[in-house]
Amino acid sequence: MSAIPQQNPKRREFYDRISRHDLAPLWEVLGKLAPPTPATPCVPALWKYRDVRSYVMEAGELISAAEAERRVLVLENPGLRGESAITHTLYAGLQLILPGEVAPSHRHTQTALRFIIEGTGAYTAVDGERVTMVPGDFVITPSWTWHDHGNPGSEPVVWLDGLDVPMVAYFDAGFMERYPEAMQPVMRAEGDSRARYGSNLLPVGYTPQSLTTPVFCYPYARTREALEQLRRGNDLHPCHGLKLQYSNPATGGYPMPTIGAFVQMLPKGYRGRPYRTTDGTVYCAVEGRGRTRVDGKVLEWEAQDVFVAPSWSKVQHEADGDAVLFSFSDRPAQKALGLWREHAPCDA
Ligand code: 1HN
Repeated sequence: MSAIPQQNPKRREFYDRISRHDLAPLWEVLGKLAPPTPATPCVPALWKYRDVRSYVMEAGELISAAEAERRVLVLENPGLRGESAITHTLYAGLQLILPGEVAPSHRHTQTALRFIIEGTGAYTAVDGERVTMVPGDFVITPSWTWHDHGNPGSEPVVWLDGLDVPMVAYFDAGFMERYPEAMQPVMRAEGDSRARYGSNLLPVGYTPQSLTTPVFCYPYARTREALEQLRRGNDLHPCHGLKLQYSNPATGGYPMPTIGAFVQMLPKGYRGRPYRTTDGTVYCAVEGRGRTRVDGKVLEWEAQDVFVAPSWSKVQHEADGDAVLFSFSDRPAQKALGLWREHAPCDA
């Protein structure tokens, strides 16, 4: 890439003159528009749950879920403050629902995932079916599905929300609608979608209607069992440890068209090799403790912490005891558009 051409009075005068016609010279910005490697203002960042939990709880005294509609503290990337974004394409937040509360029903074109961090007894309802969530469960709310949350239990419940909000905003394709009542009617028994689609079975003759999974809860108990079984094989990737991606059982693809989700076990003492990928990734530690070097910055994490690795940053994981990391990114969107790349020097 050649350097930006020199400015001179004649050129500057020309730029000023054409600017009045809403024209600008490409050669002044070409290097920035098409950099040799991804250039993002998004930076590596870590939110220690131990530090932020008290603010989440304080928000619970400040405003009700009903008034807030969603009582969430947004995790803003320090390089993207004010943009409600943890990466350029993804939004993340910590949502609190207190015993007895209901977060009212609505739907929007943005797709959401929940990853439960603390507490049991809350449910989310998606298109007429409730699912009660426990820590480590991964739950999705597909685009344009009615959803409300409730907590009939006795403990505060906190989860990590992940949405494609900035991506949808970029496409100017955001629509939202409120349900006339706080709670949508329950149309199916709890466990219905799991029985139909999440049991290595599908309704006979079933044809997927979209790229979104018909299973909307991936219980941690099953995920953990899979990781436990596989670790006995001791077949570790040099960069990822033992890493699996959540799948849409009807297509084999990602659970959502815009967001992919992953889980990985890093056994005690694991020291990963560096890895880069174009999908900036949000991680939530589920078990254990360790550290992740992101472009040389050391993020020391333990269970319940959230951290983010920007696009094309050099990521290297280490675990002290056995550790489990959940993560999500815009990988399916990048793959659909033919943009996704990875580089694992250890594979070469
Ligand atoms: C939303 O609907 C939820 O349903 C959470 O829990 C966070 C952030 C932006 C737009 C919609 C929810 C959201 C959101």
